[in-house]
Amino acid sequence: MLRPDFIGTRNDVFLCHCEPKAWQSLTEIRVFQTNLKKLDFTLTNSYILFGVMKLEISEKLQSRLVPETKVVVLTGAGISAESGVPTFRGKEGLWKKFRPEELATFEAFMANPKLVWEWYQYRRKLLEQVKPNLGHKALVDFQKFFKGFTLITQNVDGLHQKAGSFDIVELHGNIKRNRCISCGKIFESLKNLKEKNPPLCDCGGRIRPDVVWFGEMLPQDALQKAFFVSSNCELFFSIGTSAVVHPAASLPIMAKRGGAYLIEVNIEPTELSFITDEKLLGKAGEILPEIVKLFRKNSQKDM
Ligand code: BJW
Ligand code: ZN
Repeated sequence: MLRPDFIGTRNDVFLCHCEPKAWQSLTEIRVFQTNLKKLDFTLTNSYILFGVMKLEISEKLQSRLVPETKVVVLTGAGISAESGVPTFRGKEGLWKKFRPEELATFEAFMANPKLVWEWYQYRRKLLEQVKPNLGHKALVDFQKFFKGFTLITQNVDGLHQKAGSFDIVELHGNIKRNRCISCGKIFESLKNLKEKNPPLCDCGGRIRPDVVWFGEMLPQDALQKAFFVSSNCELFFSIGTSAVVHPAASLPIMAKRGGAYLIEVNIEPTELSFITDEKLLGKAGEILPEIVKLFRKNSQKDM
């Protein structure tokens, strides 16, 4: 594998591990070009790297930070991580040793409704206690600044709405809502969060969370809009997503094919990293406010 394997970041310092051949690709990652040091090359025939991160935003990106640029943002679980919402994948991303692929399917729900319902009830309870973070808030400023702006999210947590974003394209539904599997009736919120088993609808059908599971179609209006804006934008930000779940993961690729400048904001490289024009490595809650500062500064210069 040619790509560096990140051990972690803390404050402004990062640690990563890579094979000598991957050394080259490290220089592509703009944020940590400063103070990069090789610490160890003895035990594993690979480098342990240590560096101090310094956010560098290129001229190319800066020149696009003007209100006329058509901007699309795609967010994933990583943007809510700093609010205390667990992500799906990665070290912290497991729930009771189950992978999302094992719980987030209709078959899993039918085979073990109590377990799947319990997972959603647990997450709903958690969401009652968390607040939007600086990353969510920065995207509210993006929406105010750019005249043509669309926020697409894979998240079901409603934190973008809580922060003040609007007209959000929700690709995977919303965890607050429920739906009857038989008659399709929507339940905007169910009162009893303590319920351990999925309740039944008046028609006798089982009630499930109104989210999109593996193997299920995404809401067609949301998906069509996401396809359209992604293919027609000039600047696309992929933020806090591992970019492995389709069709959401194909949106940045579509944007790039359509000629957009593609930026990734993530604490580590992803499947998408090799086609992005710029990788901003770090926490969304730290990087996005810096971008807001930049476009505010630029617009003051023009006045
Ligand atoms: C930070 C950070 C910080 C941490 N700052 N960053 C084409 C190719 C291959 C497969 C398929 C394909 N098309 C369809 C498929 C199958 C499948 C799929 O993609 N499988 C892959 C796993 C291989 N897709 C589907 O089934 C979809 N349906 C579909 O395509 O229908 C058409 C169809 C139907 C039938 C037959 C054929 C076609 C549906 C996908 C539904 C996904 N559902 C879930 C659950 C939603 C409900 C719930 O929340 O419970 O959606 S799964 C889960 O993954 C959830 C997420 O939205 C989604 C994406 O995860 P995300 O957001 O990227 O999170 P993580 O955890 O993976 O990553 C977090 C990232 O944040 C990491 O990179 C961190 O580094 C980073 N991070 N802290 C910035 N502070
Ligand atoms: Zn029903």
